[in-house]
Amino acid sequence: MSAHRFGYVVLIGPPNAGKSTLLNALLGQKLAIVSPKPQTTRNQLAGILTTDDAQIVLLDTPGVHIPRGSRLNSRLVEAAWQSLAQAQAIVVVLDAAHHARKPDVLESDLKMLSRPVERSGLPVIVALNKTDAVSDKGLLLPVISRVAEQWPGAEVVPVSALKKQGLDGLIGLMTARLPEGDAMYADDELTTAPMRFLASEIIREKLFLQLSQELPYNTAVAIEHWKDTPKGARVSAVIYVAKDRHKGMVIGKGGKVLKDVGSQARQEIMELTGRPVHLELWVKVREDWTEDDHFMNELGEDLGS
Ligand SMILES: Nc1nc2c(ncn2[C@@H]2O[C@H](COP(=O)(O)OP(=O)(O)OP(=O)(O)O)[C@@H](O)[C@H]2O)c(=O)[nH]1
Ligand SMILES: [Mg+2]
Repeated sequence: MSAHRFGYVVLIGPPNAGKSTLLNALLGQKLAIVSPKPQTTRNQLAGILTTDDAQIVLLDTPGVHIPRGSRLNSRLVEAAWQSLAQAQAIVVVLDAAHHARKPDVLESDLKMLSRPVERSGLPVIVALNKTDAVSDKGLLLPVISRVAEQWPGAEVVPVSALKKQGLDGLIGLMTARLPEGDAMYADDELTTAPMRFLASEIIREKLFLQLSQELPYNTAVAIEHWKDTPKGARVSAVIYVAKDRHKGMVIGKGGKVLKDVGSQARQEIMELTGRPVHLELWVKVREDWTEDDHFMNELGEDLGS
């Protein structure tokens, strides 16, 4: 039997490539929030994958892009690049369905990723994701050869995070690139993230799914109180919006949007904690918070890192 391996693998790639979906698929459980909108993930999130011969700490990261506009956007990209420093291997996650149709997007994504990835000196695996959405697999060949040309030492593996295809192969490739070492976490431990953070993320996911246009990007969630009682958890959370006029949109007509967000989030937090949850949501205006580093640092403190 080969030696046990342990290490950190960062999932990095453009927004909407399916990094968070891939993390969940690899773990076999939903941990990271997912939405069809780009820039859903805002913080690094560690998921612990324990197999017979390895423990892999997978780091989900915000999508990398050329930051324009808000401080929030720059911080997302900084958080993603910083994650490289913690890792022993990189999985570059690309939306191969998009790239098969748009070679120019592949070029600009590779251009954006190449310097930091190459500078890290880490072994690279490229997961060509969303292959379920490519009907003619021949269309993947130019993507594969272009990626192989960019990173000659890299392994390139087609996967579908959504349909859970190609994942065993990917786990094998990650394992082979990690150093020998003992597991650091118990084999039933799923994440290092605190429950408060996961709960705030679940609420944010429901907002991303319910709200349209720019609104999701201007909302943030903080857990204000969390009390565990014999009857379950009593949780109170604040949804921050960046403008006064956003407040009514988050609440919705007759409070409908907020009510739906609350009941969907409560259900999922209950599943995560395995206990009854009483969830109260408040909406507050924090003028232009997406430019406010101090406020965003405070929000990050919930992460426990
Ligand atoms: N068809 C298909 N869709 C996928 C696959 N993986 C992810 N998606 C979809 O792609 C969208 C984005 O998925 P996410 O996992 O949130 O992507 P991400 O890379 O984490 O995005 P950011 O956090 O915004 O950077 C969602 O609608 C997913 O359902 C896949 O393998 N096939
Ligand atoms: Mg994500």
